[in-house]
Amino acid sequence: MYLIQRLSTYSHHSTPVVSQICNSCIRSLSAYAVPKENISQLSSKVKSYVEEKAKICEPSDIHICDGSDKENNYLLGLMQKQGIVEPLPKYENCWLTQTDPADVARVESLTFISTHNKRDTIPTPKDGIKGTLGNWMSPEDLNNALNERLPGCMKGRTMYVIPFSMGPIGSPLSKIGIQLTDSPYVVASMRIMTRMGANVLERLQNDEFIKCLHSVGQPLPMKTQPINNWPCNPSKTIVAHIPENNEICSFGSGYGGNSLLGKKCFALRLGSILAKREGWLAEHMLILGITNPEGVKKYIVAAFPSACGKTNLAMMTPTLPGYKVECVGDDIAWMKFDENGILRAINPENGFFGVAPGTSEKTNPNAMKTIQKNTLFTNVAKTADGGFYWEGLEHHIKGKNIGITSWLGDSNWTLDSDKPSSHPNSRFCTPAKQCPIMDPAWEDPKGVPISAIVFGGRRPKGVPLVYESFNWRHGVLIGAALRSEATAAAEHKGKVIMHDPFAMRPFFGYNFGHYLQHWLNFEKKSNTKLPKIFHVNWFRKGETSGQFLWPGFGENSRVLDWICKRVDGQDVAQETPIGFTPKKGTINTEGLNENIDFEELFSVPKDFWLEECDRIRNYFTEQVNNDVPDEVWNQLKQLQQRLQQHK
Ligand code: OXD
Ligand code: MN
Repeated sequence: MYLIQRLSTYSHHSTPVVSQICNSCIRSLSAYAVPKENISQLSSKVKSYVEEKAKICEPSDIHICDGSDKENNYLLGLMQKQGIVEPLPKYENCWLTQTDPADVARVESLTFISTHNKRDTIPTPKDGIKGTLGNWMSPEDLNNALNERLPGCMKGRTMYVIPFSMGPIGSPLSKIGIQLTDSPYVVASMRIMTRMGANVLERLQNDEFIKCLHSVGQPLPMKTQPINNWPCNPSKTIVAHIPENNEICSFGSGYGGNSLLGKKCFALRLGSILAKREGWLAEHMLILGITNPEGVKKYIVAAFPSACGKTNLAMMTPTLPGYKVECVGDDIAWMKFDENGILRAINPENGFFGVAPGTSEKTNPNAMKTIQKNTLFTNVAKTADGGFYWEGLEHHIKGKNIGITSWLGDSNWTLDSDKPSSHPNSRFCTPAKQCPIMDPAWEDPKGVPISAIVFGGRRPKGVPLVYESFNWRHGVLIGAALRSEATAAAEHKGKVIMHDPFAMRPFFGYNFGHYLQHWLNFEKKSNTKLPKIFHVNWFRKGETSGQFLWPGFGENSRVLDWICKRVDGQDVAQETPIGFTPKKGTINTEGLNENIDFEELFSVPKDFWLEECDRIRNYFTEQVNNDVPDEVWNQLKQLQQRLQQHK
């Protein structure tokens, strides 16, 4: 009842309607029909969530998204009119958005998990050390923070109700969420990244769902004109997770993982909590299928920190003759052991939200084919002939006289300009089904059977191209000890190797020590066929040459092939203190046109690895402290002993 009164108070419609669209909007935009639904048609649980939040946020309208093409066209038209998107006419149904340059990435420092017991959420670091494994906020503080922000935050705006499924609708591994947002850009993006619309509501019936509230945090009228027509509120941004209520509240940012709440917030942070509660795994992993020339197919999941080429690997074109790689997902895997003890994985997402710079015909031809239609681009440059442009596509413009406008609006941008054309975190948001190598089983509700789990990092020194753990527990240590080279923050010089355990550091939903125990526990369960665990490193450089020792990209299929042979139990491995590495001559080099120094590529330098053990021990002691499971300490001790005994 309250809702209807509110609507009539704030709406510019003469009669209270539970819909976005007024007649004048329709006339000026398209022949989109006003949705007939009314919130009274929602299940009582969804209705009370919508009513509760509408009462607080005070939107002027409510639009229940049906996910249709018509609705999408309407929203794109509306955003075009408002100057939020512009078409890229070189392609079919592709759109470009430039955000406020203050809202361009995930905001880790403003991302919180709120629980009564702090230790449920984060380990207690050693005295005097700042924790880097997540941010906790007390329920009282979060309440205050939200009370300061949410009341009236959607005034003058429409609240869109997005019913969405993470995972194929109806899969036993999938979960449903309802996102309320005041951003039409978020609606259009969620439509690509998730299964969204009326069929999800039908499926939901009166079941529970994950509650996701999002506001750009700029009620209308705004005091000043938003930059690039992109409303946001960076000084008040907060991305909060409340596991007890299965709830996410995000305020102030319209960008990426801060606002497309199905992705990092739901599928990883809350997902990892649900997975612990229910006995499965929600991981920051790609999923791919590889088929050998004999037609034998295996599925592999792989966790890499950012800047290691995860999307490229997920869509790889193998150079190994007769092999085929197919993509199930490029970012997140939800995995559960089935009744036969097989680990099965689904990709909870429906699209790719990929980093644009560096994506090209050379690095990822399949991604380039995927993004030719129905794609939203954000913070990339545009060409005068209506196309996209970013770093890595120089060959598109070299020798041609095509004007480029940078993401910051410099219409005279050239290759000689001192600033990049596109923001380094600029993105394409594109439907997965358009990728030419999507796996035929990518939407199989049962999930695909996983044979191997791979961890990887960007390690210029000491870490071989591939090695295999001795067993599951040792594999858990490898995941926990994951480190990768990252470009340091601007105030540092050079590159630093950062700890990023399980490539999940920004995404743990609960105490990392408890997460490790959750992984270890699978070994104790009867009837689980545990996949083998591996570590790969495409980025090792020669000690004297300083050059990459391995060509990477499609050649990485040779490493996947060796992994598959190990899964089959083939005798192609030799024992080293850090795990099994390939026996000489067991990496298939057929058609490889480069001289590879395999000796150096697979060497395990003792001093390097002893130092690595020290670093890992320090990291665990400082960051995870009393929450490191005994078995993980044990594994680290054993690794060190093996190294010490090694000549
Ligand atoms: C991503 C990330 O955007 O991991 O996928 O940051
Ligand atoms: Mn990611």
